[in-house]
Amino acid sequence: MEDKAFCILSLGSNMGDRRKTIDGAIAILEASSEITDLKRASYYETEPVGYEDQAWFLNTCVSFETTLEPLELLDLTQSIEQEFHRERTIHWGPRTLDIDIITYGDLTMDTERLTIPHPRYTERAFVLAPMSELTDIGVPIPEDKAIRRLPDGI
Ligand code: A4P
Ligand code: MG
Repeated sequence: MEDKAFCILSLGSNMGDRRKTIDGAIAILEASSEITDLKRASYYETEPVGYEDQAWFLNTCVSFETTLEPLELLDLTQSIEQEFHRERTIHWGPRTLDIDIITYGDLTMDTERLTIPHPRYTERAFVLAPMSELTDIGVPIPEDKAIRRLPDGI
């Protein structure tokens, strides 16, 4: 029997056509034969965290089952970031697409390339609010930054 892991990814964009980019990224994930049962949360407009002199983000989360190993999943998410011409100029700054692996089953790991669970997600409403639509987050959603859930289907 193949081992599958239940994963949560966070997707964010604050440059260009944010919705088209994120929809395109999710379509690539869905097309992978190693990803099944993909579910997506609503979109949220979110105030920037970290580097604050930048446009608001569009954020969402997806959950799915995968047979990819953690580093294989990171290879896939980074190749999707490249496909959308992700620019890395300022740390925590504007980006066309950022995909973070939030959880991978109940795995914990801390290597140079990959830390799971994502180290900062429990402090971030822009991750926790969409994530709470998909799974039990087990922590309160912080209220220090503004977020606004967009109605579904627009
Ligand atoms: N990496 C390690 N662990 C992971 C993981 N669990 N998932 C490594 C993904 N990548 C992971 O990331 C740098 C390196 O982290 C990768 O090469 C990978 O090997 P990056 O995406 O290239 O750089 P970054 O995104 O600029 O830095 P970082 O630390 O990932 O930033 P965050 O934490 O992703 O924050 N505000 C709002 N409202 N919405 C946002 O989406 N995003 C950020 C980025 C800041 N503020 C934001 C938002
Ligand atoms: Mg990142």
